[in-house]
Order: sequence, then structure tokens, then C-alpha cells
Amino acid sequence: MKIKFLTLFITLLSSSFLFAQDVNNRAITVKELRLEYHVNPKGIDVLKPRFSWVLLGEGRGRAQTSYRILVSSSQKALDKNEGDVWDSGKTASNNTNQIVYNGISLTSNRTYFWKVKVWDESSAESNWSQTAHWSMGLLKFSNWKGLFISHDVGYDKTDKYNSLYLPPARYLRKSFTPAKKVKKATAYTTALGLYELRLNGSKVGDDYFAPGWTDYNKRLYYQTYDITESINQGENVIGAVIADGWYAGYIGYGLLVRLDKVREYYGVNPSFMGQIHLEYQDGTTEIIATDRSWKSSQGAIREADILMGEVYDATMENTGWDAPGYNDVSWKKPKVYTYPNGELQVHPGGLVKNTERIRPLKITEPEPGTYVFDMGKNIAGIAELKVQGPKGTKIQLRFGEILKRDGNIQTENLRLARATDTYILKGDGVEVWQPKFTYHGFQYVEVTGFPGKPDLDAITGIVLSSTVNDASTFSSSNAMNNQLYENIKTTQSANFFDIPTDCPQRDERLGWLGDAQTYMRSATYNADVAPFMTKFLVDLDDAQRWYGAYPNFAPFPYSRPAQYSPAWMDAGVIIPYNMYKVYNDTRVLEYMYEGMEKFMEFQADASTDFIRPGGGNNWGDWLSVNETTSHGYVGASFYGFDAKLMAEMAEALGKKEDAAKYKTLFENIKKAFVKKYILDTGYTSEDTQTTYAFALYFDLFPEELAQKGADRLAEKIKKNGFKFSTGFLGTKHVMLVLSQYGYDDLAYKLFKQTEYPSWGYSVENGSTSIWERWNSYTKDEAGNSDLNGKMNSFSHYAFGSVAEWMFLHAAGIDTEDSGYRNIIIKPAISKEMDFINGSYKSINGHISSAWNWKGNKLIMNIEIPVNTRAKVYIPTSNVSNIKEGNKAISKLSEIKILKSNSKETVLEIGSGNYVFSTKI
Ligand code: RAM
Repeated sequence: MKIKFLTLFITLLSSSFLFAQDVNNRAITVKELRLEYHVNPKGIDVLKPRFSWVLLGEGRGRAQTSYRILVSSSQKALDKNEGDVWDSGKTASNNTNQIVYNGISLTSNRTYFWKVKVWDESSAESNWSQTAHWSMGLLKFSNWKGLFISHDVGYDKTDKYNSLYLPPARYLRKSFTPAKKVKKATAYTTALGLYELRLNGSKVGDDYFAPGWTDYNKRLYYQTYDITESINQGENVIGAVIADGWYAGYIGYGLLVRLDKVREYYGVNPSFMGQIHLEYQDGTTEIIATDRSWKSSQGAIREADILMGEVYDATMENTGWDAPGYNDVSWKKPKVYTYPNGELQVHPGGLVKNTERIRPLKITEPEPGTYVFDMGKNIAGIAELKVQGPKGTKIQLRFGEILKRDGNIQTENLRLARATDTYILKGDGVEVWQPKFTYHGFQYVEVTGFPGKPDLDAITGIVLSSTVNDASTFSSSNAMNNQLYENIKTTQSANFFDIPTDCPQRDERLGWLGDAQTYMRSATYNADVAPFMTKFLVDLDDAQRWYGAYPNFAPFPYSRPAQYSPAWMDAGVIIPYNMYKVYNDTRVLEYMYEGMEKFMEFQADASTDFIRPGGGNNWGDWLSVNETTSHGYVGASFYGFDAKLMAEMAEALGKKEDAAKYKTLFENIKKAFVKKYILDTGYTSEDTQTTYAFALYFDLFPEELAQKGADRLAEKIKKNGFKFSTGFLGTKHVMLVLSQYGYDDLAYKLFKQTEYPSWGYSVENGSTSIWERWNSYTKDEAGNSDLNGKMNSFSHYAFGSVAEWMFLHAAGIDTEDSGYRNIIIKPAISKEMDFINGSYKSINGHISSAWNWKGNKLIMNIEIPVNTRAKVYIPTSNVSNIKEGNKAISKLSEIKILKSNSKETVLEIGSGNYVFSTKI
């Protein structure tokens, strides 16, 4: 009896164990915890930060019905499930992002620990997530003790247009000895200019180009570094190397066009400010702040300028200057500078990092002693030099994107960016050197002065970027298009450099807004650009002109009047809108709203009867070929688009009256626009490809004429040999509109085109990046043509805006609402491709959409993340013909048939993996 009972007990136990396991398999797991879009950010200053996470779970139709967030002051408390800082309690909500912290007020210099659990669709509770953490920066003025310190290096400015002024870097150091045993040490540092923080002989952190570019008159970002591990119990040395950077150095085309100021747009002398917080084990604290007791000197960096390059004389190194035991008697007292008006804040985006190290493919020697290293792709960054040779040997590095026919690098298109680095050897074994305060756009590195013959180890490509392109994958049956996708990512990486620059190589590198707005949605598919763009919108808001226009680029360091342009200034509305659409971010809309309203007023003021004229510097559909769209048309159509987006954003913010106001404005603009530009035949009055693309995409065509307009666009493209006549603005809109109006086949023809002008033309000419112009280069001209030497960049992301179409249409991944909670899977299925595979890591999780043909059978592989739903468009009217796996869809309760018409069948599905097939 006893034994029987025991067996029964064991059976029960094991079956309940099995059952539990089954439940466990189905349990949702919570991953990718983020705060303000960052993983475990150090030193934030958002007082009500936002949480997000991603859910994983087996099966289909999985969802979150509630969550509970715990925030604790220590890991210990969190482990005991004590939310002593915030316990959200079980909160009925399906939100997994943009969840606003609502606990006690957060304190300077504190670390917080958090975790989250969720309840699923059947109220089953998940495990706690792993612990995440963040720390707060220095939030109050009274927390700051540091002074801005540096020293002057006088110079003669009289010949500013004909000679470069490139001052040496300044070095600052301070020796200190902690009084007691250190529990935690944190550095809060910044500079007007650029700085590298050093501690006990090493660089602190892995940032480049700190503290980033802002309008320094309005704000300056500081960095927070946890330096606990590097602090010694005895002597320590904290140091900083500082250079001009964007603050005091050459920026953009100022020198080229001989602006009144060619450098020093924000200030003359770079200076450093910061402090170290030492928390001792006994609970007491000490602060080591920049002050007059620091020491200041010069060193090996003789010149350092973003555009011009760096000169490093290793014979002038103050060996050991940033480590204990150094004698600094010859160093001077620093000078103290005042920081004028701006705020001291935390960089919302994160700084530039080294995202990849590249070994060169080969070395050529076009002339004796001139070695050209081919890095294999056109990147932004620097070259690390490794060399051994006699003291005083001078090596020069120059950079080019293409080669001339004779094998030498072409530098003409760099214009006045000298882009030259020099290293002078100390002659002390193997020397490895990287510049700190310059960067270049290049595929080729020219090395001269090298002692002996260099091998491939002599140069390493250090790719620098603010973002990592890991949000998507894309492949198709057309190899050229796959290379195009790589080229787009390479160029995005090269230009997402603290701000979205137009190009990384010549004397420009400015945050050009026409480029940025046209590319914004594409950028979101390739990388998580939410933090990067949050920062850039601050720049954009800061750069808004007093009269309401957004400028041509941001930050805007030049003091020129009327610097705005239709389709460039509209970035002030289009970029925030996309932040909302893609990341469900309404906070950024709130931040921008007042400025956007002012911008709308500026436009209203400039308009007559709801037609906004060209005005400002109007570049129209910049770099279009063979067709010109009038500036008036660009101005008027973008005004309509702005009104439409403003209505949607006002709605998202719950501003009902404003939403109605902008809806009415849009209708009025549309009426006026139709009257002026759309003919009864369905043609536009200008009849260019771009005019159709704008009017249709911006919803400015009368409904009854829209299809006719699209037909005319298609006809024009066919007549043009399946080629574009569009520029920066028109191109992507042509693609989007063709797919919207039933011309997927035609869109693929353009996508696959290899004749000029097309993307394929650049790929076939060996490009590894996106060019500024449709015809930037041809193999025949091989870098020798006039065009190649003038305004011509081989790393300009604007034409890469086709990525938007590749994901929205070719792969068919879109969001119906904001933030991909309600997903649309509507691939552009066409016989022009055998297959397309696309995936995208949205803020709500991983989405993938792949389709291929097996004869006449269409197969669609789809993955929808937990807690989201999708509408899937299958291009057949025959519902009974659609299978999922090997079952008819009508047999599967988790698949809802929403509608079916002559064109397509629309299904609704929940999370999970699906394989649909149908005969077409
Ligand atoms: C060029 C820039 C940019 C473009 C403007 C109009 O110099 O490179 O790409 O937006 O001009």
C-alpha cells in the first residue's frame, strides 16, 4: 500500500513536472531591456526615463496582458524583489516600450537596478527578466565643481584664406592619491573642443570624438565613465588631451567659399572640464575636479583638425605623462576659461565608436615609394599605422575614395579638406599609432615615407560610426541588389557620425537636412537610430532660425541669413514624424512641437492662397538628370506633406484641435495645389517623374485622377528606358508610388537596372558605397574626368533611400500604427525576382518576411514577434487555394481572413512563424 502510494506520488510528481516544463516552454521570456533606447546606460539625465523590452515565446498568438517593473537601489534589494525605488505593481497593459518611469525622484550619481516580468494572453506569469541597470549623471548645478581649463597657443590670423592654422593639442594632467580604500570611482568629463580622457596610462572608455557636436552656445554634453577598476590605491594620474574639433577647428565649406569665419565658429581655445567622484569604502566621498592645481603642456600631437588631419611627432612624446611617477615640473598652470551660456547635459545618442577593424586587401606601388593600401570598401574612420624604423622618419598618410588611371589616389574631390596624417617615428621598436581628432572618408590609404617596403600589417582600417547596422537583413535573387544593400549600409555607417552628415570625406560633412529627411526611414531599417536621431533632433531644434524656418543643415555654425530650403527645412517635421511612426516615440514630438508649429506659421506666412513658393536656397530635386522640377512645385508639395504629418502628430499627442486645424490646412493646400499643378487629364503641369511621385505620395492628387497620374508616371519611366530622371528627393518617392499604385514589376525593373542612371550602374562600376551623383564615376573615366574632381562624393547616403522601398515593399514590412505593434506584411510579389528575404528588428521585436517562387507556387515565410499582430497580403483572390504549412487556412483558427478581392486576400495573424503557399 505504502509502495503504491509512493509510485502514485512519483507519477503525479513527474507528470506535474512534465506539465510544468511544458508550461515553461510556453512561458514568455523578457529580453533586451533598454532604458531611453540604451542597454544599461551610464549617466543619463532624463528624469522620467522610458523603459522597453522585447518578448520571446513559443507558439502563435502570444501576447502580454500585464507587466510589472521593479526598480531598486541595489542589486541585493532587487534580488529580494524589493522595488524600493519603484514598483509599478502588476499593470494591465500590452505596452512593451515607451513606458515612463514613475517612482521616487532619481538622484545624481546613483545606480539603479531593474527587472520586469509579464503575464501572457492566458494570464500565465513569466519569470523575472535578467537585471538591467542604469546610473544618473550630475543633475544639479551644485554637483559641478570643475573649471574649464586649458592654455592659449597664440597665432597670426592675418592670412586666414591662404594658410591653414592648425594648433597643437593641449595636454592636461593631475596626480592624486585616494585618501582611503575606494569602493567606486566615476568620471564626469567634457570639453569645449574634442578630448580623450586618460587614466594611469590608458584611454578611458571606447569613445571617439567626445563630447560630440552640438550648438555649444546652447548645450554641451558630458560623459560618464565608471573608472573603479582602474584606480590604484597609491598615486593615480588623470589626464586629458584636447583639440579644436567642431568647436574651434575648420568646419564644412567655410574656407572654400571664404566665409568671414573659416574656423573658431564657437570659440578659440579648446578647454577641458570634469571631475572624479571617489566613493570610499567607509561611505565618505571625495571629488577631484579640474582646477588651477592641474598641469598643462603640449606634446606629440602637433596638429589636429577634423578636416585637415593630424600630425604626430613621436619624438616629442612626454613619455609617461598620463601615468604615476612622471615629473611634471616643466608643465605650467592651466588657464581657466568661462563657459558662456549653454546647458550641461548628457548626450542622448551615444558617441562615435570603432565598429570594425579592416585588414587591407592589397598594396600597390604606383610610384616608387608610394604605397596604396586598398581597404576593400569606402569607409569613414582612420588608419592605424604599424611601423618600425629610425628616429625622425616621417610617414605621410593620404586618403582617397577612388584611384586614378595611374593607380594613384584621387584627392581632388576632397576640395579643401587636406585629409593628411603625418607620423614621425621615435625609433623605439614597433610603433603603433592612431590619430585621435581627425577622420577621413576613404577606401584607399596612400603611404609615403615608409621605411622599407610595408606589408599588409602596416595599415589597419578603423571604421568609426555612431550606429551599428544590425537591425535588418536583406537578400534577393539578384546579386547586384544584394551588393547595393551592402553599399547602403556601408554609406550609412560612414555618415552616421555624431550627426547624419552628407559625406565623410570632403570639406563638408554637415548635417544636410534634405539628405537626412529623405533617408530617415531607410536608416531606421538598417540600424536602431532612435537615440542617434533623438540627439540630432536637439541639434535641429537648436538650429531653427528665429523666423521659424529650419535651416539647410544642423548644427548650423555659420552666421548667414536666409539659409533654408524647401525639402531641406521640412526635415523638422519629417524626421520627428518617423521617430513616432517607427519607434512609437511621442516624447520627441512633444520636444519638437513648439518649433514645428512655428515652422508651420513661417510657411503660412510665406504662402499665398496656400501655395508655398520655392524661396530660400532652393535646390529643387537636387542632382536630378534630364528633367527639372520647378522649385515652386517642390515648395508647394512639401508644405502639403508637412500639414498632413502635423495632423497625425497632433492626433498622437492628443491635441485634437490642432489635428483638425492641420487637416483643414492640408485640404486647403491640396485644393490650391490641384488647381495650380494637376491637369484634368491626370497629368501634372510639369510632367516630370518627380512631380508625379510627390503629388501621389503626399496625397495631393484628386482621388479620381490618382491612378491616371500613376499610369502616366509608369509610362514616362518606360519611355525613358526603365530609368530615372530624378534626384535626391524624387527617386525614393517614385519607387514607393509605383508599388502603391500596382506597378511592382516596374519598380523592380528600376531596382535591377544597371544602365546609367541607376543604382546598378554604380555597383557594376565596382562601387562599395552610394555615390552623390548617378554618374559619379565610370570605369572608363577612372577618376580622371572633370566631374570626378569637383563636387563629387562616393559616400553620400541620399540615393540609398531606396532601402525604404526594399523593406516597405520588396520584403513588405511596414507598421500600420506606430512602432510595429500592428504590422503589415505586404511584399511586392513579382516575377521580376525569384525570391526576397527580409528581416527587421523593430522596437516590438523581430519581424521577417521572405517570399519565393516554386514554379507558379508562391511561398511566403513570415515571422511575427510576440505581442504584435500582422495583416498579411497574399496576391490571390482564391482563398481556398492558400495553405499554411500543409493545411487550408480556413482550417486554422489562429488565422483570420479579413478580406479577399480580385487582387488579394488579406489575413490577420498573431505572433509566430507561418509558411503560406498558394498557386498564382
Ligand atoms: C551638397 C551637400 C548635400 C546637399 C546640398 C544641397 O553640398 O553635399 O548633399 O544636400 O549640397
